Amino acid sequence: MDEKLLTQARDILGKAERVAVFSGAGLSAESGIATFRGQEPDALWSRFDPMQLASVEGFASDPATVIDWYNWRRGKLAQAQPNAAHRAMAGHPGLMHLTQNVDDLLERAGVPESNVLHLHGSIGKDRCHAACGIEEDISLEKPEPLRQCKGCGAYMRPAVVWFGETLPQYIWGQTQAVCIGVDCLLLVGTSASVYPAITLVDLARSQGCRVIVVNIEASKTKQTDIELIGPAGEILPRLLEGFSLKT
Ligand code: BV8
Ligand code: ZN
Repeated sequence: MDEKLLTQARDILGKAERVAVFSGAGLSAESGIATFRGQEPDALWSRFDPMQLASVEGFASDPATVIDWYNWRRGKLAQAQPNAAHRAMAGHPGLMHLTQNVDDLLERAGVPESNVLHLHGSIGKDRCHAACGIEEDISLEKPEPLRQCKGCGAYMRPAVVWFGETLPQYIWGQTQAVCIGVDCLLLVGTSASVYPAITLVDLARSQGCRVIVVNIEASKTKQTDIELIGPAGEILPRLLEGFSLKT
């Protein structure tokens, strides 16, 4: 890691009044959770495209395969532990988290639930695909196969936001409010390629917010203030050490 950049980033954090974290699949990578675009080869699923499986069309064309894929991911998550990046951020309970991730590793690391806004929903729940209102917690260890909603007979599916589905309005409103109010945004482990979530970074920047990237690769598009290149589990504990951050 570039020590000079780390010092500059810590300098920005030291001056910040309100800090939030916008995270993606790279935050959970060191917990063994596969990212979307850097899928580690897994014999069972490597021939499937996650972008296809995490979509309305994917579920319509082959609902059983989509449910099996989510149940495979749920099994991985059941065995996963929060990593050093989750734990470093949990040490700052004032931080607000806008996460694209559907896992609960931030909460398991000790981040208060009220401080985690899941832009793309949660893999720990199922909901009725016809949105009749039925929603059920599921067991990550023993999830159910494809089944029907007890309320209306439509299929039950993970309570996540698929490609082609809109984000829940109440979450979207809350995340926009956070982005208008912060003066430093940490962009952790995201390829910044999914809309409309990634427009939140532009919204924050348009309010004069500084943006610090933590990623194993340099970002392609976003104008950012500082890019700390390396694994989040290594960078975040050093970046956040000694601060008492609030939102
Ligand atoms: C919507 C939940 C409208 C499910 C997810 C063309 C242009 C613009 C937009 C579109 C377009 N075509 C289609 C769209 C819309 C589409 C979209 O954005 N497509 C993209 C691909 C172009 N968006 C939608 O469909 C959204 N809805 O637009 O609705 C609408 C309006 C009216 C009516 C109907 C609809 C809904 C999008 C939500 C999709 N759901 N997840 C699930 O998880 O199963 S998105 C999915 O991708 C995950 O949430 C994931 O988190 C997210 C983003 O990816 P990343 O998190 O960034 O992960 P990725 O693998 O890409 O990158 C990992 C990064 O980590 C990398 O940078 C890597 O370098 C880094 N990394 C790896 N290891 C580490 C690390 N960094 C640090 N440390 C490490 N150790
Ligand atoms: Zn129903």
